[in-house]
Amino acid sequence: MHKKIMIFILAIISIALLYVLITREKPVEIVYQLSADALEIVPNIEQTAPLTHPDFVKPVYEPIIPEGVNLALEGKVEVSSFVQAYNGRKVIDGKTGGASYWEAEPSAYPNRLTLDLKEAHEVHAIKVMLNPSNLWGERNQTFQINYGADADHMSELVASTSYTFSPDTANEVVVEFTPVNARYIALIFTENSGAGGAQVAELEVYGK
Ligand SMILES: [Ca+2]
Repeated sequence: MHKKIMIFILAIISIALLYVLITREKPVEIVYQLSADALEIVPNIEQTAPLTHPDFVKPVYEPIIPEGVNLALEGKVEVSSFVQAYNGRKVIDGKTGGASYWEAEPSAYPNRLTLDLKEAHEVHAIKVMLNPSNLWGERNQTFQINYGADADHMSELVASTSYTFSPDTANEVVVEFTPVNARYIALIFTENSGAGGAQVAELEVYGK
C-alpha cells in the first residue's frame, strides 16, 4: 500500500513538471522590419582594382637629374673628419645604399667636404643625396657652397642654407646656380638635425 502511494506521488510530481515545461513562457523573438521605401539602394560600383582614399596616396616623386654630366665621379674628396668607415670617398662611389655615406665626427662643426674635379669645369648644379630608404627619416642639413680654382682660396657660391632631406623626395637635394668655372667645390656644414655631424651618401656635381 505504501509503495502505491509513493508511485502516485511521483506520478503527480512528473505531471506537474511536464505541465511547467509545456506552459513556461518562451523567449520572445524580436524581428525588425524596414519598409521598402525606408531603404536606400546603392548601386554596386565598378571596381577592377583595389581603391585607396586620395588622402592616403603619396605623390610619385620623380628624381631630379640636372642637365649635363656628373663630374664628381672622376674627382677626389677631402673631408674635415669622419667616423668609423664612413669616410669621404663614400660620397663619389656612385652608391647611396647601405654604409656608402660620409658622416663627420659629432659636435665638430663646421664639417667641410671638398671635392677636387682635378681640372676646371663650368659647373651649374650640385646634387646632395642620402640613402633614399624610409629608414632614413626626414632631417635638415645646413651648408654653404664654395667654389674656386684653388682649394685654399675659394669663394662663396651659395650662402648657408637649411635644406630638407625627406624620404618622400628620395632624400636628395638639388641646388642650381649661375654657371661658374670651378676646379674645387666645397660644402661647409653647420647643422644636421638627424645626426651629430654632416651626412652625405653621394655628392654629384653637374657641368660641362
Ligand atoms: Ca656613396
